[in-house]
Amino acid sequence: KPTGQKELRYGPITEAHRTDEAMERFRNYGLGQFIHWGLYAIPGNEWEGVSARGGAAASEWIRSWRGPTAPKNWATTYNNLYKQFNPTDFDAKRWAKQAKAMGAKYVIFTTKHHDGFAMWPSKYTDYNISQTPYKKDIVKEIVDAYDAEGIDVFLYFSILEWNNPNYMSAEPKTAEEKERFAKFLAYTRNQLLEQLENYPSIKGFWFDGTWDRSWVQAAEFTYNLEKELRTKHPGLIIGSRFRNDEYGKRHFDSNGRLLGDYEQGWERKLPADYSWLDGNDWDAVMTIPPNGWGYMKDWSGLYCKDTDDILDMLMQCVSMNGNFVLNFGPDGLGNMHPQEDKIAAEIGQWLAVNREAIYGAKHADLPVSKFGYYTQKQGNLYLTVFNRPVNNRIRIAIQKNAAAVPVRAQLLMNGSTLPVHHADIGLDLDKNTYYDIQLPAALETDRPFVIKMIMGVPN
Ligand code: JFZ
Repeated sequence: KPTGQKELRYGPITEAHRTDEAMERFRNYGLGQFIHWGLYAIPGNEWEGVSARGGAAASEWIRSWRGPTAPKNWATTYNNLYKQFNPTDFDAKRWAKQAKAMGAKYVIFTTKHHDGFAMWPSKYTDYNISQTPYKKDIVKEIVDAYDAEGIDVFLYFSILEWNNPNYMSAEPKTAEEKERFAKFLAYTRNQLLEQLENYPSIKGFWFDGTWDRSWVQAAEFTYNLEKELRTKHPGLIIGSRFRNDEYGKRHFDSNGRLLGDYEQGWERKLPADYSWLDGNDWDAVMTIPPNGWGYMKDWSGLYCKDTDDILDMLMQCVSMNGNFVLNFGPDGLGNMHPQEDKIAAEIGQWLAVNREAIYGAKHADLPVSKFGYYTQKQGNLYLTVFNRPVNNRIRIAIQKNAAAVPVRAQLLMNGSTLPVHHADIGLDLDKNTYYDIQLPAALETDRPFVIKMIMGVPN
């Protein structure tokens, strides 16, 4: 124990940089799909045609919206939505094919959000999919369909439940509260073991709703549960949102060590600088509308990200060794929002051409470029250009003592070769030297594009 470090009983269980096959796969995903689907898809962020925008934190939180058209008996009304849940257009295979065509390598699916409704026929609660007119196991349909497309499945699981009498957010104090919360913990364990039993092909859990004091004080239980899940399911990947140490430190323990296999705090925000990540694995999850994970009927009047915005974020993440996960919020019938369909198709078209700069590509240790994002793989350096200079000259700064420099360049969009010139312009002479790549003035594209540089010894 280094000096100044606390002795911890409930610190990390896995090593900081797992090198097993499952974790190596995770590291190379690049792009993922998030799906928020549950009862909240039915109201679609509105009651009686009035949007909850600005009221509820997000569409999947509409149960807690108290706006003018919200039902008086809001909890009962919301809870009873399950009686109407009948997504007759749902076809898991269609979603999985769409995700595949988009280029997603993993999917995170909401098996149970904060409302506590289980999208699988859980033995441990009646509040589950088998009680709906739809009846069938949606989690199984998702797992099977995505497995068939070779897309790894992660299950989103909210610990906190709004609709469970045994759940409480405060620390259980009285004997009665302690007994109830112990039941809740046992129930949580049962559901998670049930999921591992039912869906043995899953690669990991994406936990949420773990911030309440009741869960935070249960550090011994959560530590043992994480161990048990990992023992039952070797290779299982769990992010840093699951549990905390005995001092209540979440994501990172009291000694600053990551709790879990990857940093899971990048939610609708991205790290500005690679150094912030401290070499940890991570993913970033992102909505297309400003803040709405579940279905929102009405996107008007909101800035919704377009394909260029998404590609920019994707490349920012991959250039810093992170996965980018784009959220979809299907409607109550099982259809994606038309804008989601459009963006998925456009991302797919772009990735079909530029894939080698993304999958398996890593951070390149070069000065940040004002033209776009660097990635590197197998001796090649890639620059995804978002900002094209007026003189069409892409200047690459390379450390002065670098063993490899750009010797040839090519455009992934059409395979054409680009001239490379050494330009020792004399700036930061001690640190960097420069290589210029000249773009054809006639290059026509309305998307970012990738320059692939073959690296070799400087001549
Ligand atoms: C949570 C949920 O409440 C939300 O509905 C959605 O499922 C999202 C993916 O996760 O929201 C969070 C959780 C954590 C942070 C912010 C929003 N955070 O750490 O900043």
